Amino acid sequence: MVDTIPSLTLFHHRLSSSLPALLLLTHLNIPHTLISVTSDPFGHYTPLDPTLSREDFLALNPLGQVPTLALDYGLPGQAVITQLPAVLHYISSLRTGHGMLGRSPLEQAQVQEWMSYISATFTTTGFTYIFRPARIIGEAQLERVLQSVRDGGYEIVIAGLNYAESRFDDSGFAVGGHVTVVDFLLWTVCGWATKARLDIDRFPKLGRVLEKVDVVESVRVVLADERA
Ligand SMILES: N[C@@H](CCC(=O)N[C@@H](CS)C(=O)NCC(=O)O)C(=O)O
Repeated sequence: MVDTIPSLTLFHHRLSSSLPALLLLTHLNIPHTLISVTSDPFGHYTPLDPTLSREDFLALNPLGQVPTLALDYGLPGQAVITQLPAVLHYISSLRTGHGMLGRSPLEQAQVQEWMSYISATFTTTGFTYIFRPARIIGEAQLERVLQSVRDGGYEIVIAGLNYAESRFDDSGFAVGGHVTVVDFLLWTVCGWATKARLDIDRFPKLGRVLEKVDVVESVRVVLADERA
């Protein structure tokens, strides 16, 4: 645990990759400021805060992606963390005794294993192909190959969901029989799957993640807001 927690500012887009970070901040009761971003038709994010421009956001994170977590935003010594696994790791490290990164060396390795798999499969490729195909092939080519790219995304996602389903035991949790960051990640993934019109009932064990995360009291407010 760090001695003093810096002020944390999370740039967030609803139901996006920043959602697990918001869930974790809420779950661990870590004070933070939320800056929501809005998307243009090309998927470029701009902060909703009228005092901030897209250029301000790009100055923090030249990739223009969420999650973007600023530490001591606007203060001397400001730092920025990007990439979901790094953001989750940092937030988890701010509090001790919760086991969110795993309780044993094996669990910690399993959490890292899940984070790498989810990042490579769902975030960087599968759902990007489905929701933001222009990021992959450019506007000019988009119409011609749109459906085939989406089909490829669905293939990756369905194979990934089948794999995740096969890794679950009956506890309803991904690692160690208790809630870890992996459950927050998979809750978010299930939300994306539903948005992509995939029937989550086809993955009954994975579907239990939804129930398990829903009953974590501290995340109820966040979930109610995301669903509104
Ligand atoms: N590798 C990044 C991927 C994050 C990502 O793809 N975020 C999406 C939202 S789900 C995004 O910011 N898209 C906007 C863009 O790529 O311009 C991570 O792990 O944080």
